[in-house]
Amino acid sequence: MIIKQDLLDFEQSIVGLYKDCKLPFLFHLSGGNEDQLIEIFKEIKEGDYVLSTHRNHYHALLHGIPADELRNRILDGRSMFIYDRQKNFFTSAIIGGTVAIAAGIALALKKKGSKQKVWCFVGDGTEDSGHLFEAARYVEGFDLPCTYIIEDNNRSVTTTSDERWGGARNPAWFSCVRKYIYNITWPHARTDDIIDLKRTVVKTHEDYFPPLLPENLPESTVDSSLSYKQAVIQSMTDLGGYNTVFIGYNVKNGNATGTLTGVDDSQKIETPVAENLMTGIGIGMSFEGYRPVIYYERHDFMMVAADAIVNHVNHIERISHGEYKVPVILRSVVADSSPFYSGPTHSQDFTDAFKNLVSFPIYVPSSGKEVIQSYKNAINSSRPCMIVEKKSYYL
Ligand SMILES: Cc1ncc(C[n+]2csc(CCOP(=O)(O)OP(=O)(O)O)c2C)c(N)n1
Repeated sequence: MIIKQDLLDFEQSIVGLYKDCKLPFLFHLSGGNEDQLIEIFKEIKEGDYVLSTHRNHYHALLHGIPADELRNRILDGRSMFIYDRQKNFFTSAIIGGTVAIAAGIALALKKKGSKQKVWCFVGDGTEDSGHLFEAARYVEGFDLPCTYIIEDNNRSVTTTSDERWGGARNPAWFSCVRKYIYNITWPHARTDDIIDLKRTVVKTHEDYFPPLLPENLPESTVDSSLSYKQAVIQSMTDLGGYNTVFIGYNVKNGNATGTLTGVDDSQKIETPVAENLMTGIGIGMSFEGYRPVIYYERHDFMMVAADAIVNHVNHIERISHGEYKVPVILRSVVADSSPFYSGPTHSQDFTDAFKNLVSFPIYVPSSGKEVIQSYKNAINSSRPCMIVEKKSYYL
């Protein structure tokens, strides 16, 4: 069992390494919240998910990651990127980055009838963000096994809540959101010690986070004379035979413009109009063995999910050193044609922009045969991909 002194000693050992010039990295020490966390972790069981932040050392220790292992990972430049698949420990150093993922894991656990729970720790910086509101509202509405815990130290880096929000420090929250208040004992990042940078050894980005090896997908020849839209319908029907969930708005009510007619309704998850949330839900469900197909009815709307796609879907496998995989299929439509003119913000094609932003495959099929091939590749892969369907090909 971890006691308060263990936590304090651990962070002191990290300070020692820093002063010894062994940590030329960004890291954030925990401190001042030992008693509160020890109390909260009495409720957290082995097997429960713990989602944490850039300031994760205490959470990791209390969730069972051995101190030596944690220290080694910190020495390897991974203080902000602590993951443990076996212990269901996950982090994001992007403020607000975990909250939708937590909702997705909780939805999957509930669907499976699991007794496990999700505990998502966030700073009061995340309380600043609308992402927490949409995720907590979803968790509350569907009574999902997820608790958000705001660790309020009245600081975002050095800025107090009053400076950020005027007098609105404590907005009303749903019952799945708890908050405790504490006073920090360390500066926001590192310590105030000046170290001799000439003594530090800095490795490359690739050394710290080796790029993923290319994936070899099985060769398959597709022979299809289906029209573009018929091929999409066929692909969706085929995907439905796997452990797929179709996530988005208008997937049940409207069948994603008639393309999900061959899929069982129980596999369709109708979501709020909250693209970041629905993408996070997909990420979270993928951790629990589902194959999410996330449907964005126009490319324009996908931009609202840029954080979930570019910072999370794209990086999770690499920054977790392969511990977490994200086999989500981002199914997007470019509304480049329509019987009704819908204007510049409803018909954009961001394919080239995304090709510059992410390293997972982006397929842009232009025939029925290519549609079938693209979705075959998607389901055969253990990685994410984006498939861009063009409305003009539907006609
Ligand atoms: C989306 C995003 N914006 C800004 C940052 C830079 N940043 C890192 S930590 C931090 C402050 C976070 O404050 P809080 O969530 O209260 O956590 P604390 O550091 O106080 O534990 C900021 C703004 C970030 N990591 N992600």
